[in-house]
Amino acid sequence: MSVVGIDVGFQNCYIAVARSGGIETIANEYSDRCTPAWVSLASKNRTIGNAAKGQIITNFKNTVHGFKKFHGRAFDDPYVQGEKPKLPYSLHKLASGNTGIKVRYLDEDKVFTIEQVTAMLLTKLKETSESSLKKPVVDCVISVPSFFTDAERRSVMDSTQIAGLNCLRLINDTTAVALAYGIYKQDLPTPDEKPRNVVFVDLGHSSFQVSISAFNKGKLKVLATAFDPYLGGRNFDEVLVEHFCEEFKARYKLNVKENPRAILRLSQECEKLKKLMSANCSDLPINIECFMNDIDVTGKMNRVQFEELCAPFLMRVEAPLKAVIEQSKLSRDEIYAVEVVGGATRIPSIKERISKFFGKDVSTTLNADEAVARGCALQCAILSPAFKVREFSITDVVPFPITLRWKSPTEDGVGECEVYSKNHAAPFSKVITFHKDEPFDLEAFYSLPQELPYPDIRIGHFSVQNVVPQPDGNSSKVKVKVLINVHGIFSVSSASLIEKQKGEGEDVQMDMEATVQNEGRNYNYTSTFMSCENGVPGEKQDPASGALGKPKVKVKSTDLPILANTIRQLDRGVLNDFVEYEGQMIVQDKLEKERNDAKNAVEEYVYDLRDKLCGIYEKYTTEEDSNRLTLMLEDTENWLYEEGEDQDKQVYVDKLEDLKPVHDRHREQEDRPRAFEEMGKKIQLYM
Ligand code: ATP
Ligand code: K
Ligand code: MG
Repeated sequence: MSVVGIDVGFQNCYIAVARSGGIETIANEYSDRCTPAWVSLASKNRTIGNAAKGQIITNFKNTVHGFKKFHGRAFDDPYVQGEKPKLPYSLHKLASGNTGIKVRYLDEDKVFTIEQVTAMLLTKLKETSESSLKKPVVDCVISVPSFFTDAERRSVMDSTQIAGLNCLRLINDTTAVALAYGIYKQDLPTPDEKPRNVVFVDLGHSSFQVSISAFNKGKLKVLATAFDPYLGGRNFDEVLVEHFCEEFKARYKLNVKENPRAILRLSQECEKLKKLMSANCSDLPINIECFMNDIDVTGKMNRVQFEELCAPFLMRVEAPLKAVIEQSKLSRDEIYAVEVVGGATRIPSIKERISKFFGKDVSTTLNADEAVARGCALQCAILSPAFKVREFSITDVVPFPITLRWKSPTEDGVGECEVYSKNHAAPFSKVITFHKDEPFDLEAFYSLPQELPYPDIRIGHFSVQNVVPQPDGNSSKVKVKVLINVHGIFSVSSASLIEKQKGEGEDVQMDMEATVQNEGRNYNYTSTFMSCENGVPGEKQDPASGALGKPKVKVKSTDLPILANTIRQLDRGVLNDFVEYEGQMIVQDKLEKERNDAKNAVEEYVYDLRDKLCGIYEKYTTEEDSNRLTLMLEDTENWLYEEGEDQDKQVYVDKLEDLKPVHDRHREQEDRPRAFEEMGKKIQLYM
């Protein structure tokens, strides 16, 4: 069983695995521990990661990146619409209203859902893990931004399924970092001591996340999270791009914005410049050769200028810091440390602002790029029965309050109840009691639209079915369980009809099963009870005291089916088709790779033999043979560039077979050079 943690970043993905020696971040086939979140589609195959990024200039219309935040988003979502003009590839409105991506693949116009595109990336990351661990990888833990809503999380979960992964937990980025920080700390306060409060800051390419966690020995409790979902390193790149577009327009009369390739190249150079400025205050150059219309362009920038240009974005750093500390109800001197991760926290001005706000130096004890993936792998190891890890419990929070609404016989016709308040502990299940005599619907939604980085407050619609009155005609007690699961996803997970047995007492109290089966694994959930009798939310009860205090009354409990209809959910049938299609694309990529390998083998053979003809074989080959072979190699090489350019694998295999005898005979000679030397004569080749 595999223990793998994956940080799927907007720009950069990292994988960490558990081995007997501990947690280790692994490198891909380019010896790079970072795999770019890029997918490139072409007429014969897909390339994913580093190789895809290499396609950006030549195949920009079909090279997809920056798609992470299209998960769970409607095409009409303002964020999606805002991104559209900036992307070199096309977005497409799906029949469901969701965001799709339109590309040429296998010489056809294809629309992929965002779940499919992320699945392609996950397939690559899965393969990288498999070749490192040398065994199949299925179980994993994947990180998501703490501000991801249900629709976004469900969408990511669908991607994992398409890629054939079993995601044991979607963990929030900053929670993964907190775990990576806490689990090795030997000096955490004991459970009865005051906890150690640590702030975690993650500024990535697309978003800014902050959280405060309270640590005691063996556990961490997230107290609060805050974020600016639209602030990240990319904003600083965009400022630079904008600046140089104007400068190049004035100086070189170039209309850069009309040329997508030029914009892409400029973005890459601006990002490099931005990174250099983190280490350097002085003027730094930007040079791009043959930028547009064969013109070479140059420019320069220094850190002071950069900070001036970026001031509007730099100013946005403070608000989430303020929000998180306010919500935690801690004072700044109760903060033990401020740990920063994420590539963009390397910008000096960002660090300064964070440090100024908290009145202490920021700590960079964690690996800024790999901490999230490491935390994911640690969580995976904790959940894996195959691995022994120090016990460490994690309590996360609900980022946005959630309300349930239903039809009710009260005056205004609706009943409402906030089932999860902001920063409520998660995962968590609750049991709510209703009095009903017929099936009823529950509408779940986010109660504070202004807090949501997202225009759609709906979560889903849950119909509790088969509700009937009691035999005496009175309404029945219906216990409904709501749940925020380990992935941070809300659901109405079960319902039961409670029938009092004849002659029993009035009061009903159930023992709650606080353990929920989730994909065959047990997770412990804390549970509470609340009652919403006749649509009026009642007091929350402590389940333990309730269950213990009174003698148990015999009741009959019947499970009720629930029909769930969640927002932007992929149809399950469609999802299965995607699973199958991903499998076909994997096969296609494999075949294409084999075909290319076969072609390369012919090419290599040509170069190899040519080298040897003027080297090691020279003295064993007659001039006549040598000429004939040279001609044959030339023919083969020409063939490779012409009709042999694009052939089936078998054609290359056959070609190589045709050539091979020559090589083999020479190889024999290579093995017996001394014998030949003794014979003192050149070997005749008969072909
Ligand atoms: P997200 O967390 O938003 O999904 P991500 O995880 O892909 O994105 P990171 O890998 O944490 O993002 O950070 C990438 C960002 O950090 C990019 O904008 C990159 O340019 C920036 N960055 C990396 N190194 C430096 C540096 N030395 N100075 C400034 N910025 C840097
Ligand atoms: K990352
Ligand atoms: Mg990140």
